[in-house]
Amino acid sequence: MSGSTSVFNQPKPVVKLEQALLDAINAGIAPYPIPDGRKYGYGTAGFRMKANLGLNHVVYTVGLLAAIRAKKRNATIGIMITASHNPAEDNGVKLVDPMGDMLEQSWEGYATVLANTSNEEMAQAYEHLVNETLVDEIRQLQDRPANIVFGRDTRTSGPSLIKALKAALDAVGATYHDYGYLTTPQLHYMVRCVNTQNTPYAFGEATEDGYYKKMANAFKTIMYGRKIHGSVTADCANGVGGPKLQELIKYLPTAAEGGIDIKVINDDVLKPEALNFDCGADYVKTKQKAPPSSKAGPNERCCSLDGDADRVVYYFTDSNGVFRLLDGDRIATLGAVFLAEMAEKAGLSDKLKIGLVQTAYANGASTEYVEKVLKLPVVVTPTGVKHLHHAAARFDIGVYFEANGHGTILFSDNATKTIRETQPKNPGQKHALDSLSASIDLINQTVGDAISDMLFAEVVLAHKAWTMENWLNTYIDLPNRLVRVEVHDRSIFKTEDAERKLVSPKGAQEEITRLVSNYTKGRSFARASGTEDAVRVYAEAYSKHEAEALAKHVADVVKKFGAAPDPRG
Ligand code: 16G
Ligand code: MG
Repeated sequence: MSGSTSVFNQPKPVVKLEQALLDAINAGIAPYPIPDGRKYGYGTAGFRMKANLGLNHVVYTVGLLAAIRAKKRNATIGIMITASHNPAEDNGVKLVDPMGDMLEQSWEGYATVLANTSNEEMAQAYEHLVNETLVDEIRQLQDRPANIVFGRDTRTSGPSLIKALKAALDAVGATYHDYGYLTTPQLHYMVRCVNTQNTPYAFGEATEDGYYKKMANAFKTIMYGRKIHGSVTADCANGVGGPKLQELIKYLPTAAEGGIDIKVINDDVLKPEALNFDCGADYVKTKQKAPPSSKAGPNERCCSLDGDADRVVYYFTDSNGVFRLLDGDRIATLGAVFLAEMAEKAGLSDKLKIGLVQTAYANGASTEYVEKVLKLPVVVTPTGVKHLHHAAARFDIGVYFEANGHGTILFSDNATKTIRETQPKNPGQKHALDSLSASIDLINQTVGDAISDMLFAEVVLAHKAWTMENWLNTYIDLPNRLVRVEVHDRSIFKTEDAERKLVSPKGAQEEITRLVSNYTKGRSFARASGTEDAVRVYAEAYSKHEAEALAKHVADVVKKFGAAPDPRG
C-alpha cells in the first residue's frame, strides 16, 4: 500500500482472504480511481468535498470499512451521504457506530488510509485491515456477518455515490438496507433502533413511520393541556429536512386540536441549486439575518434548519425591526430551564445531576446565566460534536449545544430508570414525571436533530408561556465578534484548556491575555479551524465597540505570529 502504512502494524497478513473476495474488491472499485494528486481526510464530520473530485472512490472505501467495523462490533453500522450546509455541488460521507453515535475516533485513521489507497492496492489494503482489526491470537472475527444501513440527502450526486457504496458492500458480501432519503439524525436513529431491538434499551421502530410516531406521541404527552401561541415558520434550507418535516406534520395534532402550526418554507428539493442557497441555519447564523424568502412579521417565531437537518437556530424581528437570533446557546438554556424545573417538581433534583456542555464559542452571558441563575454546572469542551456528546454523557441529564445550533440532550440509563420508575404522589408530580418521560422520547439522543430540537423548544415555550421576547430577555448576550485570519501554517496554533489558550506559538497567549485584561468583561481566544485553512479569533466584551476592537487586536497578534518566516532568515 502506498503512502502512510503505519496504521497497519502487521507487515504480513496472518489470515489470507479468499482470492475470489480480493478479486471482487478490485473489480468493484475499477470504475472509481483516485483523480491525480487527490488526498482525502476523515475530518470532524467525515469526508466532505466537491462530489466530482473522486468522492465515489472514497465512498467505496467507506463501504469496505463499514463492513469490517460491523464485524468488529458484531452490530449494524450506518453510513450517511450528505454534505450538510455545504453548497449543492459538494457531498460527503460519514460512518455511524452501533448506538447511533459518531465513528470511534481511533478508526478515523483507518478510514483515511483506505480512502487514499489506489485501486491497484485496495484488495491488499482490505486484507491488511482485516488482519489489523479482526484477527488476534484467540479470535478471528472476519467470518461474522456484516450488516449496514444507509441513507442520503437530496443532492444530485447522491445516486451515483450510493451505486459506489453498494458495489463495495456487494464485493465483500455485506447485507444492507437502503433507506433512501433521510435526514442525518434520522439515519442515526435507525442505527440505534436496529441495534437495540429486542433489548431492554429498545430505542424505537427502525422505520420512518416509527420515528414520526415516537416523536408525535411524546409531543402529545408533553403538550397535554398547554397551548402553543401563534405559528412557527420553519426554513428547511431546501434540503432533505423539508419533505421530512412535512411528513412529521401529518402525525402531529394541528393548532386547532391543541397541537402546532408549522409553516414550512424553503422545502424545494427539486431545484438542486437551491440547497442551502440564501437560506438555512448556517446562512442565518453567519449572516445574522433572516433568509430573504422569510415573510414573517414582527415578533413571529422563525427557525432555520441546515441542509441535512441536524442543526437549528431560532430568530425573530422585534417590534423595532431589529433581527434577533436565538442560537444553540439559547436552545440549550431553554432546555435546561425546563428540565431542571421538571426534575424539581418531580422531586428528583437530588437524584439527577443535570449539566450543560458548551464550547468556548458559547456567549459568556449564557454560561453565567446557567451557573449563577440556574445553578447548574457547565463543562466546556473543544469544538466538534463528538467532544460535547461524550462530556454530556457523564451527567444524568446532559444538555449540549454548539452555538451554531447543533445539539441534543442525553439521559443516562439511571435517569431513564429513575424517571420511569418513580411513583407520583400528587398530580403535579405526575405531570412533571410524565413530561420528563416524554422528553426522553421527544429528544433524539443519538445526535443533534433539528426537527426534534424544534419541537422540544416549541413545547418548552408553550409550558412557560414565553414569547420570543421573554426567551430573549432571560439574559443579555455579550456583544461578540468572530474573525477569520489566514496564516502561513495554521498547524502551529495549538491550544489547551478546551481551545481557550494557545500553547504555541510561544509568546502569543501572553499577548492575548494582556490585551483581554484591558476590556470590561473581555474574553478572547484563537484556534485553528478544523474545516478550513484559517485561524478563527473570537472576542466578546461589554460593548460592541470593545468586542470589535479586541477581536481586531487579537487577530493582529495571530497575523504576526502566523506570518511566513522571513526568507532572509
Ligand atoms: C464541524 C463540526 C461542528 C463544528 C465545526 C467547526 C461535527 C459533526 N461537525 O462541522 O460541530 O462546529 O466543524 O468548524 O462535529 P471549524 O473547526 O472550522 O471552526
Ligand atoms: Mg448538518
